[in-house]
Amino acid sequence: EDLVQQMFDDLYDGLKEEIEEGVNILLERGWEPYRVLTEALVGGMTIVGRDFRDGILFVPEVLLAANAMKGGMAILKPLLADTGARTIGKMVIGTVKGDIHDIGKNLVGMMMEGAGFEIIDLGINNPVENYLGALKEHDADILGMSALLTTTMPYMKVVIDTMVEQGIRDDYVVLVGGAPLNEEFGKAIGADAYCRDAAVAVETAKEFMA
Ligand code: B1M
Repeated sequence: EDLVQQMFDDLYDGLKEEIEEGVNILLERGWEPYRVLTEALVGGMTIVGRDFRDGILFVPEVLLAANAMKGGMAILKPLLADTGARTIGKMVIGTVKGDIHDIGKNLVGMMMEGAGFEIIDLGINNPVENYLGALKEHDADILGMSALLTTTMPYMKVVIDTMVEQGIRDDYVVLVGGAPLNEEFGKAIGADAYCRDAAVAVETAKEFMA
């Protein structure tokens, strides 16, 4: 679709209003919110990520792209969340200490809410105390951790090890995700599951709550 191609360009250029307009047009054309999210927004961010990696784009440009993406996500959020599903579980989610990437985490939170989970979003840069405090305070079922950097993903193990030390590891389902992770890493650090994307996170969480 031409519009999606245009949105890839607009996201690349960090044009928030244009992205918001594009999202609205796709919705008017009858696209499912989830399709708009994955094909137009996540698809566009993949291109940004590639050129960021290759040194063609730099942090300021990527920040603008992220800001534009968030504008589009804000429109989709109520649509994804509006399923009227009853609460099937409570999840604390946050990006780990040292890491400020939050788009993927936000997306997981949105999709989980849409599926009927209650989400306690701790934001970015979370030390272990934040996670453990929130799990207890909210009597949560699931801990979700996100990391986008190879340098911050080991911190997930610090959190899980601390839970083991305190004897509370088995009180919660621990799900982890983020671009540099994989199944093997999830197993190695003692998580219950690695979730490749938001849809998998929802499915996995549902299975554990069943
Ligand atoms: Co950053 N960055 N970044 N960045 N950035 C990456 C991650 C990188 C891969 C880019 C690259 O070089 N190719 C690279 C990491 C390399 C590495 O570690 N090996 C990188 C780097 C190096 C950095 C800086 C160090 C750059 C610098 O300063 N020199 C710096 C680090 C800052 C810090 O955190 N301390 C930095 C900064 C930034 C910005 C601030 C500019 C911006 C973030 C804005 C924001 O989030 N508000 C940014 C962005 C946008 C990216 C890329 C381009 C896109 C990330 C993204 O939002 N993807 C990224 C490139 C890439 O990932 N290929 C990159 C879209 C999102 C929907 O996908 O987050 O993977 P993702 O989430 C998915 C799944 O992973 C999964 O579900 C989500 C939805 O499907 N998932 C979970 C994620 N979390 C989950 C949790 C769960 C379950 C599933 O819990 C249950």
